[in-house]
Amino acid sequence: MFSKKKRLKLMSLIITGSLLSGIYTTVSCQSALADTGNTSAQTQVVKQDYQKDIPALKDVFKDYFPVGTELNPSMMDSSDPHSGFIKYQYNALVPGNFMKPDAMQPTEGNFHWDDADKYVKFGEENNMILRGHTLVWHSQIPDWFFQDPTDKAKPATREQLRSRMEKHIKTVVGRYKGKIKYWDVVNEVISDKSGLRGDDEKSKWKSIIGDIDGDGYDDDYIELAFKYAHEADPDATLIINDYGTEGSTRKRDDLYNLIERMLKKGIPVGGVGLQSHISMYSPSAGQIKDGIEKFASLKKYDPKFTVQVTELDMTIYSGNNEGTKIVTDDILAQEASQYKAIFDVYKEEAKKGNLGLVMFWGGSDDDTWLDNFPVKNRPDAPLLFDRSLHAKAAYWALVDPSKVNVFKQKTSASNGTPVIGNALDSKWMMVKPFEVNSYIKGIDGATAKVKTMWDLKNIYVFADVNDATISNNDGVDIFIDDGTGKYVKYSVKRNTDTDIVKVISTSKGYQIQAKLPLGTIQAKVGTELKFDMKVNDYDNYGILNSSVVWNDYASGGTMKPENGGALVCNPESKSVEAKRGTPVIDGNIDDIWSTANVISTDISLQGTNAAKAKVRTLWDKDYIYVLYEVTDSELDKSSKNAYEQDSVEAFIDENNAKTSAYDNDDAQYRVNYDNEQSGGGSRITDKFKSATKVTDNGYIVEMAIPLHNEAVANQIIGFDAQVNDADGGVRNGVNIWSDSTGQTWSTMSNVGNLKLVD
Ligand SMILES: [Ca+2]
Ligand SMILES: [Ca+2]
Ligand SMILES: [Ca+2]
Ligand SMILES: [Ca+2]
Repeated sequence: MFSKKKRLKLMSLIITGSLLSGIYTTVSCQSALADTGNTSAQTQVVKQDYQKDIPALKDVFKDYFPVGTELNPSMMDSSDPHSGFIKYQYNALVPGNFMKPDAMQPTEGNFHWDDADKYVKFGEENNMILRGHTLVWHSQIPDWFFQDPTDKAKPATREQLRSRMEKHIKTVVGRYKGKIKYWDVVNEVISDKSGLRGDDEKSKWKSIIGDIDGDGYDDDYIELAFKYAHEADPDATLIINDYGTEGSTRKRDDLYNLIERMLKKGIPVGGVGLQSHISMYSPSAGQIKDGIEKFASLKKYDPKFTVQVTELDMTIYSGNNEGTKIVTDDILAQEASQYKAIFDVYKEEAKKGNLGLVMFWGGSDDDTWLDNFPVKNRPDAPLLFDRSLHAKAAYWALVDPSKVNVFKQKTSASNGTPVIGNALDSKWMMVKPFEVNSYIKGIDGATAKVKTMWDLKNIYVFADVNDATISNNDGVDIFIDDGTGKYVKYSVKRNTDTDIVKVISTSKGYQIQAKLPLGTIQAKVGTELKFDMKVNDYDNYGILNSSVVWNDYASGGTMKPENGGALVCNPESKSVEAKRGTPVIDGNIDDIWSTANVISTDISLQGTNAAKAKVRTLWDKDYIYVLYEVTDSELDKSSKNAYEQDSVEAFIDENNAKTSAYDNDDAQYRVNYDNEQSGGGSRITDKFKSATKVTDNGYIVEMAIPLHNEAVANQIIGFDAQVNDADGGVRNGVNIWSDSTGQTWSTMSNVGNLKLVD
């Protein structure tokens, strides 16, 4: 069909930000590589014989949603073990590559139907729900679409491209009218930077078709695509599909706004597809829930509007710079924990009517594009079944958790002694939360966001519990190491009120502050304590509705210490006070800077004796101001990668939620010594200001970082400052103020804290 080389070329990386790896691995699902004959070390042929004596996913989730998989044509042949396996486990299908535009119409007017016909026949014979993927895309589409038919050097006209799109959509959708239930009408139309994808991100659709109806928005090609598909099959549900939109990202908001505008205009958008190429590190289940609920709110425009998970896989890697991992039991257990927490969210949202379908991008680990993306020949293990089609821990975590060896999560407690009282101690504002949301009973009850602190003799727990039903039995059980490997259990009820436990009612539930004595243990930095939590939600009649745990989802609520996680005693998180003040951004150090506190990028992430900066901060209601005085003996910006040039970076987490993946208020701003700007996340590029000046021993950068919401005194904002040191076209050094893990390019979890004071 296609050469492997061509497919790899199509898998362009989305590069936004960087730290050590230099590449932000928001993955875009552009190619399933299962049929390319990959033969890297961990992908050698193994005997594939699927298990016929285990529950089928389609049955396990039958009360919630259909469960489907991507497949390629050979997997439908009865001689291929995948054929029986897929029929046994799944009840929905989506084609990998064989219905993309370059497969369906490689040259103009010349449609290839064999594989698609085979697919539809296979689906019908086996009573499976069929998705069509995909009609309009910027990738895996032949060049002729965008060329003048008489002179290939010239672009097609608006009318030529529009008419070709109409013919392609109507021909393909029309042929399978009444047979393919869901169509990905457009795929990946949202930019990785802002707004709609355009020429700079390899999509010619927007610039050629433009704003035909003159309403000021140039998304007309998308609107027309939906109209044409609807005309071809009015009963099909028409989906807009994209990646990086699960969670609470800026891209999620851009997609939401586009769909909302189209629904208000009467465009027949039937639902959204969240591709869900995620990792076992992020986003969190709570972020995914937030994303699904945001899109489900579009039902206010059309009660039938549906949300689908369309291309789920979960890489075991955290970024591009990680080398090949051996897939250990520990990795499989961690993946299982994350799948469990996320499927709990899917089930809850399905029960609420907010999620209609869950599709995996590959039925088993031998069929994953992630073996070659974003790093070539780096085997991955992102699915529920292994390369021999056997169930992994992740499968059992969803089907029968008692069969799983539970992964031992670690959570960090910050050093500090918060006051337990009627008002919440501001120290809590600087601590990273974790989620307690893995169900052991029920599926739609109370969950909690929890923070922990420690001092010599105590552990402090803050739990923000979402519990809409009020019962005196509602409460939180906290399990802490007694020093001998057993647990001490503390039970805090919704109405508890003592010197060491306060409970405050909130609009969504209640908040607990608890001081828990450690007994004979004396904590110090590095101490690890066995730890777990359980949140019990009783209904208004006092009947237990649900229980969620932090770690031990396998013991049915008995909370075994051997299945517990660990609380790690960390130093106090970094913080500095920023004074109110408005400097002029001109590269000169105004007098007002002399009042500002000075911090330094003292943590080395790469290199020795690399460039460092003295950093000062100020704020007013609209901006955070940052001044860097960088010492760097050789200035270099010859690399084509902005992060590999002599430059400084600021990381801003406006609501200081310290989430595992960037939220829509999180941004990275980078400025090189020549005042060239770049960055990632939710930057407000039109209001960002910077100035630079080269000095005798380095350079100065001044930044004015615009805020999404007005700042107020005593607010605490997540913040970090970094210096990249380049020499001779490569980056040789990175120094930073707070995050010693080197992960700021993808998470705000470990940034420091900026306290805004008068
Ligand atoms: Ca328009
Ligand atoms: Ca309750
Ligand atoms: Ca944030
Ligand atoms: Ca340098």
